[in-house]
Amino acid sequence: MSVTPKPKAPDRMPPGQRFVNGWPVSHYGPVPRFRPERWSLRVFGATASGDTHEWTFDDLAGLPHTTVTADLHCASGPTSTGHEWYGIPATTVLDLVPPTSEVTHVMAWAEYGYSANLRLADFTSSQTLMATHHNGEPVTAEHGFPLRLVVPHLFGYKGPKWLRGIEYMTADRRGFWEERGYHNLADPWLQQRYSYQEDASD
Ligand SMILES: Nc1nc2c(c(=O)[nH]1)N[C@H]1C(S)=C(S)[C@@H](COP(=O)(O)O)O[C@H]1N2
Ligand SMILES: [Mo]
Repeated sequence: MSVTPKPKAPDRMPPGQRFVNGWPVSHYGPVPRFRPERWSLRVFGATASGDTHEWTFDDLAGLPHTTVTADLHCASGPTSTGHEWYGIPATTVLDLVPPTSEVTHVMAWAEYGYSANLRLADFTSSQTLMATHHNGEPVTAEHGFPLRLVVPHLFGYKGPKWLRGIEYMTADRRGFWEERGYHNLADPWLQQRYSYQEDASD
């Protein structure tokens, strides 16, 4: 009698990650207070027009929206699962505020100067979005209200909470954790955790 082996389920956990119940809060520094009258999302740097574009919080409601379900992998090990994000696809930013043809990277900026650099292709991935809602509710203050960048295919540090700006760059420049020993690219499936693991081209 022959037994057909069951196909192996694809691994859900990147190597070296551990599953955590619930959703831990993890970030550097304090949780900013949202002041709607002062808040804007700025798109600046190498825009095709040369101008800076700003959206108020109310403007965001008029932009296209999408839903993405994803796991969240923190580079220090914990993975929380089943996050349903709702918000504005990152590609919308490029569509509405075109970059020059020289743009290769973006810097995503948050309150208090937190930043994360992304290759343009990572930013324009169909899964990347600027989330206003999580599991049907507005994102909570400690998880990034009012707006949080979510880049599901990369480690959590590539997704600034309290997002305030997108800078178009014509060359790469390291962001906050990338300057502090974390990998420039941050693909959890490729174990791109620390900067000492980088190849010269990363
Ligand atoms: N503004 C800001 N965003 C941030 C961080 C931070 O320190 N500041 N930490 C990042 C890291 S390392 C991770 S793992 C996730 C954690 O998100 P969570 O607290 O919603 O789980 O937020 C990311 N976004
Ligand atoms: Mo993290």
